[in-house]
Amino acid sequence: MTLPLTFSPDVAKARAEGAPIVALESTIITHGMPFPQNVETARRVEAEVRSQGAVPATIAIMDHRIHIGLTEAQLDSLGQAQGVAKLSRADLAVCLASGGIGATTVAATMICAQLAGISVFATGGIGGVHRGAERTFDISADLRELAETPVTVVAAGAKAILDLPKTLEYLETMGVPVIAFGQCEFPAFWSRSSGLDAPLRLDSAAEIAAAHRMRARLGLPGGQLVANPIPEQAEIPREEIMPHIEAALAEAEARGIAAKAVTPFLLQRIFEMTAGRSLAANIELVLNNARLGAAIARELVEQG
Ligand code: PSU
Ligand code: MN
Repeated sequence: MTLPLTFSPDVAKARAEGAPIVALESTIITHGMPFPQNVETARRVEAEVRSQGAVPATIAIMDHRIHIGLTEAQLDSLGQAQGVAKLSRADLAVCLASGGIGATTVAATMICAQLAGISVFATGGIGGVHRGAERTFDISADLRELAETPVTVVAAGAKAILDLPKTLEYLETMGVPVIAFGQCEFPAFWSRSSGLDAPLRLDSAAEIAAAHRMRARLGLPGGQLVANPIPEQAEIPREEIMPHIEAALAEAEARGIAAKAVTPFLLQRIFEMTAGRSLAANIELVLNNARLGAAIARELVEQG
């Protein structure tokens, strides 16, 4: 049985040449940002990966196939499509078997990247343990995936819409290395600071690549979470974003928003409440993560 993988011409060429490749997710396009900024950002992120000497592979599900790398036209139609399924580990096979259109979350993108032989994946933020998880049991499948699938994920930490201490505890329990890049503190997506120390710190792409390779050598399953702080000039300080986060959370609770709808709802409300500033910051941090992801992918190729 062959895998249902379709590579874009660019990605197929990169694979044949052993060139560095960076996987990119598609839920950020369909559920994380409004149109047209979603498509514009996806293009800019791909361009950023290319400018750093790697090949981008945006991943999505269409026509019973896992597409590794999208054409301009596919990216465009995905960014405007209505009712695209948000796919995590649980939904991937059903979507593929039924032929629907699906966007991959961090968890599903990791699975697809691994099937395609791609070791590095850059995104915005990961899912985590939600506040009130002791009542709702809402813990993102992204966390378990990090414990299981050997892909290094570059994200800007996790959003303060989540319970960050519980998210870090859960990752520790699952044996996931959480590596802050260039600072000791775990970054909180829009803000460089969370008030929490990250368990690990590395200061170069070379060290991150070496750690990735060492995990494989030791036979340890799972990946690494690289928490890359948003660039200073783009950050929204914690004091400023927190009231909006609290208001959005209260609204989600009052309206009974649950399950997969929680994260997209909160992102959209915070976007509205900050008059688009959260989106501008989000775009900058994704670009920043694409740069670091490309550097790690290059190092992995060089270190062989
Ligand atoms: N955080 C963001 N933007 C996003 C997401 C998270 O800032 O688009 C998406 C990612 O695809 C992530 C998913 O994997 O939300 C997590 O969803 P959930 O919390 O339902 O597991
Ligand atoms: Mn959830």
